[in-house]
Amino acid sequence: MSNVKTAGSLARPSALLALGLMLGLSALAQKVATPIPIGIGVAQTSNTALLGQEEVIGAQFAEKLINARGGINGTPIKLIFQDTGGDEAGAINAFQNLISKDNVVGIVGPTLSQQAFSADPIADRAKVPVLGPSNTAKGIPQIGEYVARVSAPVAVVAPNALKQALKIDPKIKKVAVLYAQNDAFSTSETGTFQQTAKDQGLTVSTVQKFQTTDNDFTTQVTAVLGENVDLVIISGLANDGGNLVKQLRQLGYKGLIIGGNGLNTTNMFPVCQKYCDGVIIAQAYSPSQPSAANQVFVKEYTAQFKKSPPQFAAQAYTGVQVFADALKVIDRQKKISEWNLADLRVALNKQILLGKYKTPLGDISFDKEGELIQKDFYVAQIKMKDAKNGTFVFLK
Ligand code: 1QQ
Repeated sequence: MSNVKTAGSLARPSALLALGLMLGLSALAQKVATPIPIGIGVAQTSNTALLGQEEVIGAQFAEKLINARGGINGTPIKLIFQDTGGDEAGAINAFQNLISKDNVVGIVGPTLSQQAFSADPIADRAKVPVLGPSNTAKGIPQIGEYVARVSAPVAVVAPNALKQALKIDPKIKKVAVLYAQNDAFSTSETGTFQQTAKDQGLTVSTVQKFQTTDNDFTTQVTAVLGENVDLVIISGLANDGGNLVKQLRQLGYKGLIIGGNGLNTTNMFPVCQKYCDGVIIAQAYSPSQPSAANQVFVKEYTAQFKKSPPQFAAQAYTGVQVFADALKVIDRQKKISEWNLADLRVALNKQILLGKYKTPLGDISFDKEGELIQKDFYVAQIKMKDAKNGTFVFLK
């Protein structure tokens, strides 16, 4: 009796174990789909879409141009989009869908560092390579072995804006700094800006905090105006940053303004309108980058949109290109269609870190942690023609 009972109670866990093994084996035996699916998990909705929209467009250009040139040695790629929205939960959900439902080989995304710190660990645990198209906060590649980025960190990009402002006005002495305290990128970037200001011998007269969800900046602007500063530096995102610029000007601030990477889009123009004029923003991309890859991208983009491509489009394009270039190398050793998905993801991550890439950002590669190695950086200044239309004019 007792023996039968023991056998019975063992039967269920062992059956579960067998089922689990079968499921596990079937996941391991999963082949890579044709066309080869690459995930794009960026913000297509919410205020963060002001930034993410340009990434969607850049990624689509890459897909089109890569496939026009034969894809992965004859096999096309296919981008699978999952909208992250603007928050962490949306990014986690999008990444989970891309990993487990869409069976992508890797992911370009998310839009914000704030989202990357939540969503990237999920891809990392699943051994799915991630390329951050616009994740510039300190610490992103260190999230895990499977996380790299094609977006240069704030520590490298942001100081250029401050140095350029000092060239425009060498008499700058007093600085006001404002940042969104609920955003990981903004807190990281303001750290770089504040340190650079001190290194350049400037006085940081006031540091003001806000939220990316704020619309009214009267308190912060009043504090800034009370300090009689020569320069204001803002680290926030496009909607809050745009409103802050506008309210600074409306309440009478006349000096130079530096905006960080979160203000780096013409999609901010409807927010700050004519008051966007003069804002200085450092760039990790220039349409004049002479690489052949960039000239093709600029030509195609300009033909469609009648303007030069913006940084976020170029970075997302680069993310897709890096995946494609790495896939081509692997495919020459063993056809992608013959790989198991799980094995390919691991091999792809290794190959990404090994390769050198000729991209719209110029020649790039990665260090062993997945940090981007890029040579050329720039600074642009916004020039508004009227309340609606303006451009980024490159200064350096
Ligand atoms: C980050 C950023 C964003 C402002 C880019 C969209 O650089 O979150 O890291």
